Order: sequence, then structure tokens, then C-alpha cells
Amino acid sequence: MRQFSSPESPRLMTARPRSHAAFARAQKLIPGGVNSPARAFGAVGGEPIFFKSGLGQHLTDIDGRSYLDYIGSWGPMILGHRHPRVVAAIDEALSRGTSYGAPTEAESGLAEQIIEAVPSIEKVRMVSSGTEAAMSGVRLARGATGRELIIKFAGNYHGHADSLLVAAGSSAATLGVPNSPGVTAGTAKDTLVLEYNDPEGIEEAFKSHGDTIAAVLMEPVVGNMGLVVPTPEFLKATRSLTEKHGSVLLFDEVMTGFRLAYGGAQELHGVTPDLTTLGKIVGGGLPLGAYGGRADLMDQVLPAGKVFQAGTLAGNPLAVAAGSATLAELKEHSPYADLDRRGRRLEEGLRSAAKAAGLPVWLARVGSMLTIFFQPGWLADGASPQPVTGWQTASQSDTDRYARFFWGLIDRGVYFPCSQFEALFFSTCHTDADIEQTIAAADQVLQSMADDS
Ligand code: KE4
Repeated sequence: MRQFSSPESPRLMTARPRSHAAFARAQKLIPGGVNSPARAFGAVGGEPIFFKSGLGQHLTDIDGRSYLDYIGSWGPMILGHRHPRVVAAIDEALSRGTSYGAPTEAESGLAEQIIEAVPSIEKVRMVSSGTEAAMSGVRLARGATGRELIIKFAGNYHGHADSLLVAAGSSAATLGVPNSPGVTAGTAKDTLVLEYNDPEGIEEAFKSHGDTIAAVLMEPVVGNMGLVVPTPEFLKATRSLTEKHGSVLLFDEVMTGFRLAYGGAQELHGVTPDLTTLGKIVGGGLPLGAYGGRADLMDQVLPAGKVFQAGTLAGNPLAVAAGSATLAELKEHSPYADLDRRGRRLEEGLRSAAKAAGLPVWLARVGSMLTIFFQPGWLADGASPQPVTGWQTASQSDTDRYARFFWGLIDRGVYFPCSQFEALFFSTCHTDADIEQTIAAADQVLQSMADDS
């Protein structure tokens, strides 16, 4: 795990002795002491904080410290922690059982909600994670087209299925290479990794591989390199090329689905994909993912068709209850204008605080998803922030500066994503006062970073 010289991390050992002891115990039992690397704090140094509870917009750690939560379990908690309607729905389902391995009417109810929310989804299949949704969507696209090659984009993450743990080859036109031990060259060669927001690059790829491409897989607003918005030209090129060559356009809306609009990023963009993956919010904080889209594609999934996909806990009654209650709340109260207003205020506050400190940052936001990209140098010497449009620019961020910022906020009770390359999420429980408190804390931290440099 990368260790930074962050002055805060030594304090962490004393400031959070229970977390420190819990981490030491966990490391003996669980690889890296965590069940997912995203929460290991490897990108910001120091040790992960262990939490014991959440309520609304707050998390409480095992040392009794409370934080304004801007991770929200990496997206699911759009209604905040322990929303009464979601808790009641889970309790009610729990009073009848936890898992049957047999169909329930509630699954059809959630399917109806998803289909009603996302017009491009004519039929939907539930699974237990975003990874399973993406993996199954890719298998369906390959099965339906009889083709093998898929295109993904650098900085886009779609879970940890082998064919999606692939880095760009030596040049964009070169097929993928594994980016994890255990992923075979044979698997990676069927994945082409391109630069996001590069219409020429995808045109070139279709010129070279056109009718062998099964699918193009993309985050329609990226959260996994930090937040990056697609240009209209890029979206248009991707949709028209997949249409022209009979390839499946698969929008990975695991993060953006029900987050950016009730109909997801595709509602904002006005672009209709052939398949969509969902996760996070659709499970209301319990394990549930989904993939869906054109009926002529979805009807090729077993047992309606021949493309295999299965799962013991797929459509689990408790997860379905949590997801269904979450979607009902979002549909009835449509929080998106409010989330966007608060997001705009947070964005403006962070931008002016960084400017006052003379630190070049690129701020990207859509609704309640936001990233502050730290860049090297100083505004004083005429440097101006470089737009972050894809992995080539995102990867030039000053991650040490981000780590300093992260720990400074932690010391002020504000919990931002523990990586420069993750988007933050806030909930319907975050108040205007919370946003102002966050801006004030950021202002102090940014000023201290400027003073210390
Ligand atoms: P899960 O398998 O983690 O449910 O979903 C994978 C996935 C698929 N698609 C997108 C766009 C995603 O953002 C994700 C998961 N996101 C990460 C955070 N960047 C989850 C955090 C983690 O892995 O612990």
C-alpha cells in the first residue's frame, strides 16, 4: 500500500486507536484487511477508518467520531443511511424470510419500476452486483452478435470480470493487455481499450475492427477516474458507429443510474443504448445489480434463450425490497433539482476556495457527483487548470495534494472519497448547512496546504 508522508496519518494512529487495532486484526484475517481495495486508503496513505453506523448524511466510526459522508457506500446511499422507508421495507420482507431461490412477485414489481424509469430497458434481469451485471451484459452482447471483440475506455471501471480487467495495449489500435495477474492474455486480447472522449479513436477502431466488435461498453458519465463528462461528439460517434456496425452499445449506469436523473445519464444525454447495467442505488444499499435493454437481446438470456447467467441470490427478497422502496421514494419526491442546486453550490465553493489558495484544480460535476482534480504548480505563476477529459489528463493529477486535502477534511469531520480517481456522492439528507460546513472546512485545508508549500 502506498504510504504518503501525510502529516495527518501518524495522528491517525492516536486519533483513532480502535480503527488502528481493528485494522491490525483484520490484516491477519482478510487480504489487506479489507473486502474491497477501494476502501483500503491505499491511494491516500494512512490506515482505513472502521465504521460502526450511519444515519442520514453521517457516518460514525468505531472511535466515536462522526463524519459528513461524501462516499455514501460509493453511490447507493442517495437517500442517506437508514432511510425510514427503506428500513421499513427491509423489515417487512425480513418478517417473511430472507431467501427462497424461487421467484417472488416483488422481483416483478422492481422490474416494472426499472422498466418504467428507463425507457431503453424493455426487459431486465437482476443479479447481485454491478460486476455481475457488466459481465452478463458483455456475455449477452457476444452471444447475441456471435462476435468476440469488445471496446472499453481507459479510466472506466465495470467491476472485476476478467475481460474488463484490461489495460490499453501499446497503442490504441493494439488489443488489450491484462491489468491484473490471473487475467489471461487470451482473455485480454478480445478487449480493446480506447481513450474516452476521443471520437477519432473510436472511428479508427471501427475502421480496423468494425464488424468483429460485439459491444462498446462505457460509463455514460464517468465516476471511476474521477468525474468526466462525455462530449456530445463522442456520444454521437459511439452511438452511430455501433448502430452502423451492428454492435451493442452498453451503458454502464451502475453509478449513474437513478443518481443523475430517475432515468439515469441516458435521460440527461438523450442517447438510447441497447443494453444498460445498473447497481448501487437500484439495491438501496443491499447487494443487487441488474442488466436490461432491448427485448430482442434480453430474450436470448437463459431460459428464454441460450446465453447463460444464473445466481443463487439474484433478485434476493431483502435487496429487492430495499431497491424498490428507494426507487419509489426517488420517483415520488424527485430530489434531482435540489441535489443539483446543492451540488452547484459545493462546486462553486470549492472552486473559489482553491482559487483563493492559488491551487490549480479542475472541478467536474453532474448533479450530486463531483470530483476536484488537483494539479501541480500554482495559479500564481499563470498556470491555469487543465481540463480533465479522459484518463490521459486525469492521470496527470497531483495525487499527493489530493491525499493532503483528504486527510485535512477527515480531521474536520468531512469524509471525501479516499482516492483522487473517485467521484464523491452526496445524499438527499445533506443540508445547505452541511454544504457550507464542507466548503468552510475545504477552505481551511486548502489555505493550510498553500501555507505549508
Ligand atoms: P460492484 O461489483 O462493485 O457492485 O460494481 C462494479 C461497478 C460497475 N460499474 C461501475 C460504473 C462501478 O462504479 C462499479 C463499482 N464502483 C466502485 C467504486 N468506484 C465500487 C467500490 C468498490 O469496488 O469497493
